[in-house]
Amino acid sequence: MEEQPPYEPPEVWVADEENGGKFAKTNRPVAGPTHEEDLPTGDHPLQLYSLGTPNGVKVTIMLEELLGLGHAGAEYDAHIIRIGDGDQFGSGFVGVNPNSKIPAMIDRSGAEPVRIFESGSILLYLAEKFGAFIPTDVKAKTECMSWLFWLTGSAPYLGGGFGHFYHYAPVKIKYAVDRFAMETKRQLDVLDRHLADHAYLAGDEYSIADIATWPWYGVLALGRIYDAAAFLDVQSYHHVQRWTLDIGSREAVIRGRMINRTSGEPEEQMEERHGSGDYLGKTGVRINS
Ligand SMILES: N[C@@H](CCC(=O)N[C@@H](CS)C(=O)NCC(=O)O)C(=O)O
Repeated sequence: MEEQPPYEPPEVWVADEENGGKFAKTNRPVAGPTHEEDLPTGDHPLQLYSLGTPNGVKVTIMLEELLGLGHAGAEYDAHIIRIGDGDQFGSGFVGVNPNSKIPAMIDRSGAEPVRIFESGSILLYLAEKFGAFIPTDVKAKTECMSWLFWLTGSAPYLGGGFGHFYHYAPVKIKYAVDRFAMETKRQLDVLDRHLADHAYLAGDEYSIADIATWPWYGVLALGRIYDAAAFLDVQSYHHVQRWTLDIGSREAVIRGRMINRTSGEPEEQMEERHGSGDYLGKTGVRINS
């Protein structure tokens, strides 16, 4: 590759349409809708608009966990939002999430529909609505919230930082890869030290803190994102590995990972989910496979 001259930022930044890499088609410096498009609505109380990325999978795992506990009110339609095609900029989606990012949800079970955006907020909303996967004891609940907020602040360094510069960026920049590999390993070590003495993030109880964190750091520890298992030496985080395998073998996690998924084998993918019959013939992604 031809050597680039050092970059001198101009006085006022302007968007360079050539410079978006894999995301060039959808990256924009402004918010708001690009086109008029209503969202579809299914029959269930909860309408999810999402995609099978780590942020999307947090919510489908939670919904599957709730259904597994017998909460019929957690029945949901999962509609696919193809972010590569710009569906997140349709007027209907922007009405549910002004930030134009999946996942977004509408709860139609009450007198007025309630919109919820940000995956952490959706998890908390569902946990409180059904009184599940959130400790009741103040100390344990606060620990759960601390880890949930930790994940919300930390995952962008893993995804937008490490994943972007190591895996997606069209040019590999040593400074950027070093900076975010360092931070990602530090975060893995934070988790590893904590999980050395605790079964789950909030303590003894599996909670929304684990449900939020697993699709990022668990899947990273399995070597299933960014092709980075060797580079980050993920096997050396023994306690993260134990937690990853434990959570990854839960049926709700296997089901949740299939939904709105657009890659992998056909039996691992379910583009949309509208009822329990949709799982017939689907095995999902097994962690030992
Ligand atoms: N903080 C948000 C992040 C959501 C997010 O980054 N979603 C990505 C997919 S994982 C997205 O929709 N990207 C589309 C875009 O940036 O245009 C959350 O946790 O819900």
